[in-house]
Amino acid sequence: MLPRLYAILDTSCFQDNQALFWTAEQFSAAGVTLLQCRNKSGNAREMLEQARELKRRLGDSVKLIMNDRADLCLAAGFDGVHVGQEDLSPEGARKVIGEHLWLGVSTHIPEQIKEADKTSADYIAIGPVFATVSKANPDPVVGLEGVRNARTLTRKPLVAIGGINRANCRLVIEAGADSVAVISDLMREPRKSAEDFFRILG
Ligand code: 3NM
Repeated sequence: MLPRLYAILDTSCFQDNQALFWTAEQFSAAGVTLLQCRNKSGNAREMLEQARELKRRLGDSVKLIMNDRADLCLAAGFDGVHVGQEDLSPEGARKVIGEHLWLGVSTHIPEQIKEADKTSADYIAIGPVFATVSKANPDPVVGLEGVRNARTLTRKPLVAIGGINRANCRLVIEAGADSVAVISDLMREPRKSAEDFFRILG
């Protein structure tokens, strides 16, 4: 079962690692139990150091998911990896991480959802639900209708992502998502915002 809130720490939102670690700890204090580390700019060595430190600080209370990189997921002792349409295929990533770790797959159109549904992915992400400023070259928005449709195409746990905030998150869950993945709306006052999400999503 996925928690209602899937927090994403995007390195580009932080001035330095200390700010990123502080935010991760604020999430944890708010009750976040699923956290993705998204680093689109660092080199592999920096990414691994950052990931290991996150793991050291958060311990086992938070499931840690590495974006894109199955190799770094293993090296950092993370709990899973999340792959996009241009990363390792789900089965390729599965080969690297083994049977037990979590595997998430990003999808943007019905065809991709159907494909991902046939894989060993543990959850499927659909997005962007709304316009987002956090992703370079985002796919076209799918709206709440896209979430409703995704729900009909898979029985796997469904994560909605893209432009989700405290004002619209309930609608996203009501449209059939099990969980909302969020970057921007958690950045200011991370502990309070995460607590707000939990309150709103019950
Ligand atoms: N993936 P925010 S949208 C990382 O559509 C990411 O797959 C997306 O950030 C997808 O909560 C997105 O700030 C950005 O909109 C999510």
